[in-house]
Amino acid sequence: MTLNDPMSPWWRHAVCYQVYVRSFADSNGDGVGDLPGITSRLPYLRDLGVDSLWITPFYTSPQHDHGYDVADYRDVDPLFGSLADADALVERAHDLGLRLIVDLVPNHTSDEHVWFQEALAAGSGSPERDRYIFRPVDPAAPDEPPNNWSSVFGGPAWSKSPDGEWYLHLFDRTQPDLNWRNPEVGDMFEDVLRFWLDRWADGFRIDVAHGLYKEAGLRDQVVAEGERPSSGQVNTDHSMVSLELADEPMWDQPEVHEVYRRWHQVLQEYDGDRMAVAEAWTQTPGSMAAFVRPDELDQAFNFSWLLADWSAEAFSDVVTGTLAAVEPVGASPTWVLSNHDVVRHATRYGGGVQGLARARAATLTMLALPGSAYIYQGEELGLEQAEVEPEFRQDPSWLRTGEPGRDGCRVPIPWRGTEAPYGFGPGTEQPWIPQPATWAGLTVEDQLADPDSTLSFYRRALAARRAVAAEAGESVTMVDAGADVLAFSRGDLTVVLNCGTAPAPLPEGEVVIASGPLESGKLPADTAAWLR
Ligand code: TEU
Repeated sequence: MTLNDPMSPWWRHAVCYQVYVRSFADSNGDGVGDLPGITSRLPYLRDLGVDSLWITPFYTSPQHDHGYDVADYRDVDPLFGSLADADALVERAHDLGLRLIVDLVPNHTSDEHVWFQEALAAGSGSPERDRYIFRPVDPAAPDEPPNNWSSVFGGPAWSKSPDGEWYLHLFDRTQPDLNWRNPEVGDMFEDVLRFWLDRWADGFRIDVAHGLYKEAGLRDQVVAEGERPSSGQVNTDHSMVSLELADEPMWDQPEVHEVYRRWHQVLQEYDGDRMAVAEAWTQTPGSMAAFVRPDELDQAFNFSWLLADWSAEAFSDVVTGTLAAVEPVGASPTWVLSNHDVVRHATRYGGGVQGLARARAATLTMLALPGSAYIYQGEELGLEQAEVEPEFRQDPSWLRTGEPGRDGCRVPIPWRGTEAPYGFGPGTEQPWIPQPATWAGLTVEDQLADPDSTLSFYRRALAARRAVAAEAGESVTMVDAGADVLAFSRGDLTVVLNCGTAPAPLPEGEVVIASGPLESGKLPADTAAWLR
């Protein structure tokens, strides 16, 4: 693989592996994953067959939201290592032909960031406070926040500073939202982008990309009678809410696109096809496509499949809707089934044997589609959402609402052995969240030895994607294979996914790969196959 191909930027068809840094591999025995741990496992990712890694935030942070509360955007938290460790990681990754995507968090800082500390010290009406969204208390209603917005993590989106002014936080109270209407904020983030681009970043994942600007005036959210204000598309109990159109003065304001036009220019100045992918929970495919116009970001996560029910019709709508949305702006589509914020897809699809069969089938289907795919650490092992005992839960949404939260998809990876901590790191006794006893047999070591394991399946599927799907062009044609079967062709490849309950006939052709065993030449329920 070359690191520079001007005709076809690498990210347009890459498979990117998401590393949740705390939970991937521990190098120093403190129970928390770290950068040297990732470096030691890079050959595993090369052999898996991915093209790039996105590593969740490793900046200096008090870790109230596990790094999404950044205190210093230009340094590495000692919990995860040092800048030199980050440099060493990237050098090794590049040697192995893997690119590296940095997670940028521009919507908010940590309350321990020097700017927020200065804002608190400087007091009401100061230029330092204007970098955030402070509002005075109404003496007639001192306990009434400035508007009815709620935090994505539950509870009000406003807290009081020690001197009694309100400040806005769409996430935890330790994550004050920045005021992007203040030009200092944009200048600071341009410097941060350049800091990592100058060092080595191949790309950025933009956290809460749809959030930076709030509707000027900060009006109340209009809420239907009997409903409560909400800022999230994923419920705090981590079930999905549908992407029905809601009034969202806190998200997706037109001004945000100016930021991405500026960042586009910055990325253009660097060689090597540097890229940016937006995490934007937009309400329609069209509003997602706005983030990937030719002069803005390169990609946006497409959460529509992740939100869809298990049904051929729903999946078909996702495929056609996604392709139709990105086509007019010339962007490449993206596909994702799991990440560190949502219930793992094997569990969403019902768990157990059936959940795993469906998860493998959905993954195989996703990997056949044009564009790029994002996979989340542990899904290649078929891991399910883990039950985490309350005393180990750390997600701020759990602390704010008492709902289980996201810890169950963030449990450390089982590498080898028959009991916890499953080789999480040399000397690790107790990972930061305990791993379930049911993970014995699911370790990387065990699964590498078993050709039928989910890991062996992922390796075959990624190899097939390189060998077959990459050649198949970008055009997709939906094929009618009955109400329960999603079917499409891409070049000479035909892809079928059986969402029904009875085996379905397979189309003509030689089977390239299937997500599970076939049944007398038929495609069983909850199974997908590629044919040529
Ligand atoms: O998540 C952003 C996001 O928009 C959330 O609504 C997401 O749906 C939620 O976390 C699910 O409950 C990003 C990160 O991916 C997440 O881990 C961070 O906690 C959050 O931003 C704040 O930085």
